[in-house]
Amino acid sequence: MTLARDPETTRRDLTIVRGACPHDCPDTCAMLYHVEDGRLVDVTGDPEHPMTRGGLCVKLKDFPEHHYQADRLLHPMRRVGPKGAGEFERITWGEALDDIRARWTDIIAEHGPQAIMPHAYLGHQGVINGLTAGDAFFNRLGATVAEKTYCESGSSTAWHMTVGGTGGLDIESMAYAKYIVVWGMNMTSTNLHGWPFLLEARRKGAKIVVIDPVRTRTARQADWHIRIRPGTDGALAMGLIHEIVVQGLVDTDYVERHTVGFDELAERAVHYPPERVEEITGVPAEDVRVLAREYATTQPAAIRQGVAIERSRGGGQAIRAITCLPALVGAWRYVGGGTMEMPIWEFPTKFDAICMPQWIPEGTRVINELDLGMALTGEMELDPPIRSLFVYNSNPVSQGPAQAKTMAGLMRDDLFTVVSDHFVNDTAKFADLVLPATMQAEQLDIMVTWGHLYISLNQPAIDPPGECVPNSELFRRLARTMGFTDDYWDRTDEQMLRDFHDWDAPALRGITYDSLKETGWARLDVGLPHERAPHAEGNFPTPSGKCEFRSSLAEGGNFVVPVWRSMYEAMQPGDELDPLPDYVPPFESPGSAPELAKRYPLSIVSPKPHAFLNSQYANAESKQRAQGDQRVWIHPEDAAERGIVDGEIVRVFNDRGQFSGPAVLDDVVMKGLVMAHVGHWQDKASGCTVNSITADRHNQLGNAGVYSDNLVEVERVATDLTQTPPAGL
Ligand SMILES: Nc1nc2c(c(=O)[nH]1)N[C@H]1C(S)=C(S)[C@@H](COP(=O)(O)OP(=O)(O)OC[C@H]3O[C@@H](n4cnc5c(=O)[nH]c(N)nc54)[C@H](O)[C@@H]3O)O[C@H]1N2
Ligand SMILES: Nc1nc2c(c(=O)[nH]1)N[C@H]1C(S)=C(S)[C@@H](COP(=O)(O)OP(=O)(O)OC[C@H]3O[C@@H](n4cnc5c(=O)[nH]c(N)nc54)[C@H](O)[C@@H]3O)O[C@H]1N2
Ligand code: SF4
Ligand SMILES: [Mo]
Repeated sequence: MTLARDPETTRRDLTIVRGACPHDCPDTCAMLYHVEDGRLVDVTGDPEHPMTRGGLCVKLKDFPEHHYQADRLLHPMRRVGPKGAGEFERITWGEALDDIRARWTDIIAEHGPQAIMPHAYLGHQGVINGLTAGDAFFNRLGATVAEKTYCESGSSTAWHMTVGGTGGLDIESMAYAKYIVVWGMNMTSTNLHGWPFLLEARRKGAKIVVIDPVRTRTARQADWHIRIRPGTDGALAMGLIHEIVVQGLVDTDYVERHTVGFDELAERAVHYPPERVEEITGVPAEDVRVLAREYATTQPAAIRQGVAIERSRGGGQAIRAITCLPALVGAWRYVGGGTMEMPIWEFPTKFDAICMPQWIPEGTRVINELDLGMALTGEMELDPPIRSLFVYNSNPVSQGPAQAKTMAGLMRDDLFTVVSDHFVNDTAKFADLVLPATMQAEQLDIMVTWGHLYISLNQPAIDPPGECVPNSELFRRLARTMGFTDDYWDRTDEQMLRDFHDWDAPALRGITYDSLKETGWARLDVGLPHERAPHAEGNFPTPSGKCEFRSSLAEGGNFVVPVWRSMYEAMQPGDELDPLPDYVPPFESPGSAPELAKRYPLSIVSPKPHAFLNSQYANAESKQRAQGDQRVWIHPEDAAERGIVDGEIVRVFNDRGQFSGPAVLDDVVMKGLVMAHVGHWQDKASGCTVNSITADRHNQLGNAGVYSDNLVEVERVATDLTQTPPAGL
């Protein structure tokens, strides 16, 4: 079907409405909703969008079904069974809001508003329904501030310390690169629409290198797969810096004019000769030398950094070191050279107007969401304790660490838990109240993105089913319930979107809210892919205006730049920060924790599922079929040592918990490593899921999670563990 770029094309009874994918995914695809008689009959990718190119991924392939799925939450519900049983009765919105007012009024009277804690992440990525949707409400309430560092905060903090809030290398410009390093990212699963630009570069002669502990579907397509032990990327990056210096491959002119701290960086790198790097990372010394030489001498050289690098104690510091590399070799001089982390910083979203940080009462405490289990179980001493938890856009039982601890906390009788979601997922099962949320075809939002440079407007195509409401309306209702009369809550969704962007910003030149209604999406005015080289002449948005090998931001002590520059920036005074990048050993690895490794000798990574989006879609049969069971990949030699045969049920465990699943004996995982994907739902898996073994510790930079920094043991089990209660319950 051919489509003019007009807002709605009506042919026969079919109406096409322009939309955009709601998910926490770098591709942010432009979509076309096909509506017939008020029903969503198809959702396709916009063929004219330069990233989407007409295709959606396997997760969104049958997006209409998701909207009409039989188990979708359509009405508010109140718990009738024991906590965790997932037994509810239908109530009205009025009753739900009355319950919330009554419980919160009592809690506030007894303990103050900080006894209430919100919990949100990127279930939805829109400007008014996404990560920061409820911030203004909870700030106005005086609730505990939730620090949201599930993802990207380690990377973003490191990025800001090194190159500032730049969008960096455009994924589309990678088509012009001659050498491409995909570092800790399974692009063909997680950034599918970015991959064609790499293939285009390869057709013109570029080499693609993938650095990953696992031979993923992306690594299999690379020209060179470098296997690395998880959590050791910092040592490899420092080794590359060492080799670039030793082999005389530094672009001294670029370094002199556009960087600070070279001498100190070079001095630090002296400690990382290739032989030591091999010991730490498992990457052969000769490969370190070759990679350094090829990377430095094949320009333009591009690096695509994955979030996975941050998921260990030293992940942030590793990203600091990696982000130094393009300046060291002058890669930023060229179109297609440099590094890409997340271009979200180019979007002129007015986060202060959204979040209203001025409403946070002075002295309000901040609790990191990764610490939820500790906060709820009393392991973290809190005065006042958390007496109510309000969860939206997130599924902490599935996606947060320390699953058993979180579940034990949610079982507390004196905890009033409210969850707004599309389905009764692993977290909602523990709720006292569940509230129904709209899906993307039913709501209005602007989608900014962390994977390309197009802004898009998602327009509602169908009416919400039942009594579902967008998050924007949810917080309007809650504000009225709690008696807030600020103008903030009087705005319509459209007015919020108009108010929450700086339409006069250079990046939005030529783009208005009304033009987006027509076109659906537009490229930011930040240079075209074939000519964009934002740091050819330095111009880094750091305090010095240079690429800071030695970070001046470190001088202020610890701070956090979470995903989407928001009010939490710089809210974490604390430990001193190392101004130079370095390798920081994992909390848990055979090398850094040999005593622990005697009991738990295997490292584990828990990457993204191909057919789910984190935990979303994992309750859809078609996606379960595509993804398969919660399997445990193990190297054949590790399996043989444990008497494990292919396909049998194994138990993966450590002191924090356990989960089980069929073993897959395959050398796609390196020896000493196991892999299990995140996102499966407990009732579809075998009781607990992979985050039962994850530590509730923080990465040393940006307070990010440590999902790739855990030791476990694997053993055969005589019977399936389906009915085994999680440890700690
Ligand atoms: N299909 C699908 N796509 C998604 C998502 C999804 O759930 N499903 N989620 C979206 C989200 S929220 C995000 S943040 C992105 C993340 O996308 P990616 O950055 O690709 O993240 P992961 O899939 O977690 O891990 C990528 C690879 O990193 C490897 N890895 C793990 N630890 C380390 C390490 O310490 N060092 C190195 N070098 N590699 C390591 C893993 O083996 C894995 O192959 O994907 C987005 N896209
Ligand atoms: N072991 C391990 N754990 C991980 C990771 C890993 O790689 N390994 N990755 C981490 C990363 S990168 C991320 S980003 C997080 C993701 O963690 P989450 O953001 O918690 O993940 P999702 O499964 O996307 O869950 C979001 C929930 O929001 C709901 N939702 C979606 N849209 C809306 C809406 O409009 N309104 C409301 N009210 N609800 C909505 C969905 O139905 C879903 O239940 O997980 C982290 N956890
Ligand atoms: S999940 Fe990602 S790849 Fe799939 S349709 Fe949405 S934006 Fe595109
Ligand atoms: Mo993420």
